[in-house]
Amino acid sequence: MKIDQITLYHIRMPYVSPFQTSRWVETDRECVLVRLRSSGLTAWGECTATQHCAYSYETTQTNWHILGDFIVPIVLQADLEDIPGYRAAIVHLTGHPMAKAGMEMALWDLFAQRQGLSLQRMLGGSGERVRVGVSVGIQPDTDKLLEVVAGYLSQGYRRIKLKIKPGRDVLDTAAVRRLYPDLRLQVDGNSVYRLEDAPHLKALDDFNLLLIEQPFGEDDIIDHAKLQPQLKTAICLDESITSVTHARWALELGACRVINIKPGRLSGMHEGRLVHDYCRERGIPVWMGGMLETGIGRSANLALASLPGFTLPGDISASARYYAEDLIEEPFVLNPDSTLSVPQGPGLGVRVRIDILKKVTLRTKKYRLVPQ
Ligand code: OSB
Ligand code: MG
Repeated sequence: MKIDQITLYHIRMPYVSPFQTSRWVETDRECVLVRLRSSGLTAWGECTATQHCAYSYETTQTNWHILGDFIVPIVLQADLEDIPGYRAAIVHLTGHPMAKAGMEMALWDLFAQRQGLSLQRMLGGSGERVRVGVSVGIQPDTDKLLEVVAGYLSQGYRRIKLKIKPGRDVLDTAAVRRLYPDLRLQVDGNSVYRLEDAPHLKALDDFNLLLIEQPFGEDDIIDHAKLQPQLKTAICLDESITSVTHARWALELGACRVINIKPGRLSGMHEGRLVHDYCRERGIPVWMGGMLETGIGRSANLALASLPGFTLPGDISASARYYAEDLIEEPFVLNPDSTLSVPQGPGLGVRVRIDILKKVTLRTKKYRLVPQ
């Protein structure tokens, strides 16, 4: 299938409130979108990297560079028929999973549309709804945290994730747990702790958490393997798992008992599905992470999260949790059972609001195949 035109958009959309993690704060979603045109179809992808190299080394700027200078020329030259074909065409490009995943998402959208299938069907998912929760950033103080959590619970979210950091971990978690003894609750350290913190992290065992996400560094599967046997609570790795091979290493070493799947971190939904399949065969629960995506990326996450091994609620919240105006025609709305509905139309199943896209675009670049 020849791609006639590829457009990159560099966009910036303000969040409804700043998102503070243990190591950085985000106030806007600044990312690269990919639009493909082929045989009368239009397809979209979203790269997850933001303006800062904080969650990982990739940034909006590196996504723009790697896509524009390497991936786009390959895709325009190639006559791609499927996702494995795309992966083979870029296999020599080292690193930059989020840039690769942004193009892969657009190709999934394109191929699914061509076959008249929803992305969910194309990926092998099923069901109309996916269970979701909300990821709560670090708040100025514990009282404010309790207010924010109460707000999300009143909106219907039935699973809460707290971002934690040293000094804002055990007491914050205890305060939320005291008020909500039965709430599905989990925490995320975003790589800020070290093995010396193990005795302190053990205190989190008292709160009946679903899991403790990524306490140690992204390159640190070994120390996670030393921590897990010291805890009753399951460790879940996020940043550390960038391929199905990393998932195997982590599980073989006993570094975690749960894995978080983010297609961006894993270079695309294809690898995300491989991690899902690998974990499912071994009875390891997985769940869908989030990177505060616009409605484009979130619809892809919902489709993938409808695979059967996603047994824990995902970080996939309603549009209003992130943006005053999402990029899509029908914003995602939380169902009363703390689920989101999986789009059923062809491809991603969402329509991009061009009026909003225009408002949030900082720059665009169009690429076509130049005949040799
Ligand atoms: O570690 O899971 C994370 C957002 C940006 C970067 C990293 C993370 C997150 C979240 C937000 O926790 C999840 C969401 O999209 O709602
Ligand atoms: Mg995380």
